[in-house]
Parts: sequence; C-alpha cells; structure tokens
Amino acid sequence: MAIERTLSIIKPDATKRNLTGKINAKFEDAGLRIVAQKRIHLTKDQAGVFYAVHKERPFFDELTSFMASEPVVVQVLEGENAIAKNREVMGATNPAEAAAGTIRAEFAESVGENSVHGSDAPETAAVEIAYFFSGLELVG
Ligand code: DAT
Ligand code: MG
Repeated sequence: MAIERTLSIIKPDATKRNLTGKINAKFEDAGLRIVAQKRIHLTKDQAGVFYAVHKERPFFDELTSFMASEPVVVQVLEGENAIAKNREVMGATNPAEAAAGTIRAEFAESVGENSVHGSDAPETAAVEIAYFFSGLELVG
C-alpha cells in the first residue's frame, strides 16, 4: 500500500452545526493526517467548477447552491491508502445506507446535505487538491 493524499471537504451542513472538530477526530482516529486545511466560502460558480462532473445531473443546481450556502473547510488528508480509507470513514453517499460509526451515518442530514466530500481516485484527488491548494500550502 502506498502513502496517498486525498481532498476532503467538510460541507456547509457540518460547518454550520460546528462539527469540524468531531469530523477531524474521525479522520485522525482512522490514521489520516490533516496536512493542509482552510476555511473558505465558495461561490456557486466555484462549486460548479469543482462538481463539473455532475453538471448534467438533476441535483446539480441544488448541490452547487448548497455548497455555496455557508463556509466549508477544505483539507488534504494523507496516509496509507488514504483515498479508500477516507471513503470508508465517510460512509455511503446516502446517510440512510451508511455503515454505523461513519461520518455520514452519524452526522449527515440527507443525501444532498451529507457533511463531507472525499476524492474517489488518485486522478481526481490530484486535480481536486490542485484546485484548492498550492504546493507551498502542503506540509507533509
Ligand atoms: P459522493 O459525495 O459520495 O462522492 P457523488 O459523487 O455521487 O457522491 O455525488 C456528489 C454529491 O452530489 C453528493 O455528495 C451529494 C450530491 N448528490 C448525489 N446524489 C444525489 C441525489 N440523488 N440527490 C441529491 N443530491 C445528490
Ligand atoms: Mg463523488
């Protein structure tokens, strides 16, 4: 297994409820290291570029409005097999289907407002990390 980096976002439903620390504890307990982190307020257009892969989906407008509704915390997580490990800690997209103990099972409000984003593959992780962070901001 390789040391990987993945892009994580703590979404507006979670920042609004002051859950950043509880969610970060889940990452750290799973052995993921937060090597970069910042709180930003995305515009709807910036959220649209980030989620461009979903632009033809019926929920795209709802998704980008939601992501721009409140600040988010964007972060880079590092560790063994970090991309898959983070997806495991997050739980299924729909919180009703998320395994017990996962972030989405514990905190997500709905399939749309599901508390966290995590990259799904090495290629998307590289693009998503570069969208939010410069090399100087990544401190391993
Ligand atoms: P994930 O965030 O687990 O990678 P995804 O990439 O399929 O899931 O979708 C991106 C986000 O879009 C998801 O976190 C929430 C929203 N979304 C997905 N399916 C949805 C649906 N059926 N209704 C509303 N929002 C949805
Ligand atoms: Mg996805």
